[in-house]
Amino acid sequence: MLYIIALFHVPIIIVFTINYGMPCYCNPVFHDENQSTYKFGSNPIVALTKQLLHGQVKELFENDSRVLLENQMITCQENVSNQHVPRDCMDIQLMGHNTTGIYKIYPSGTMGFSVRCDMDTDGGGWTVFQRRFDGSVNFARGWTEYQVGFGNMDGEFWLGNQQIHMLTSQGWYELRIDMRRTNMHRFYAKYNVFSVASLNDRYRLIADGFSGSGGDSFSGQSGYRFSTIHRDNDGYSGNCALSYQGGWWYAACHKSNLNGVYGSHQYGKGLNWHTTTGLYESLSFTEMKTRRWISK
Ligand SMILES: [Ca+2]
Repeated sequence: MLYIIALFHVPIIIVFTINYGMPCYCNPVFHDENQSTYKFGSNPIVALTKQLLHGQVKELFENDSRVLLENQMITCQENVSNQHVPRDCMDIQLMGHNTTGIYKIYPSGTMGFSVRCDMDTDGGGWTVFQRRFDGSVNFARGWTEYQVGFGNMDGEFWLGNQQIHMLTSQGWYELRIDMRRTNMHRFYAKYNVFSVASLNDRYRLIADGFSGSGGDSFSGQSGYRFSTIHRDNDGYSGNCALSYQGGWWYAACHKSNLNGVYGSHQYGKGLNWHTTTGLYESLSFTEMKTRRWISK
């Protein structure tokens, strides 16, 4: 491909070839505030001023971003639009970090916050927002705690409704829920559309496009607002969150209750996933995570 770019009235000619069969990436290396070097493979192609970077180069790479993403490499578009900070765990992975753990991300409109990134499951790049495995953290909490999050990212936690909202407002996000009845019986549910609305809409859920191994017990909660034990936004005359002791997108009331009471065998109170556990069994492990959607 041949591109001719006029900069400060001096034409610069950039010539490079994208071979779709080979690993292909652009690697921004910042030498100073005003200049970057982009590379294709190991060959620097041109030194670019920031003015150029924010203009033409973004356009140049826009059409190729999907190909580059599939090679799990940093794209110029990602960096330009992102001002060189990761907006989620997908960006962390694209920056070359492949270890599951805690990282800081900077979703648009935030000053940044720490998250747990799952880099092992289903290609990695997942931002984890809920995790339960030993019952050490109480999930029967009030509205404000669910809003800002609680627990410990090395242990059990809820990231926070506001954080999940800020994350999923940045683009098209998918949801994955990994669950275990026992270590031997593991299953998952995946939804290729996932978002959580703003506070004004009381963190309303959208979840659609199910695939997975344990049945769909979540899309029925889609369209409902978030409720907590003292904040009834559900679709029932009574208070579902109080009855089932969780913060959740209750309808009237639920087919899943992953923020319920760990280990409870009382009707509807445990960590139920109706299509697999029914409403009297509580899962031993749950992990909810979201990832910016990539076309397959
Ligand atoms: Ca109600």
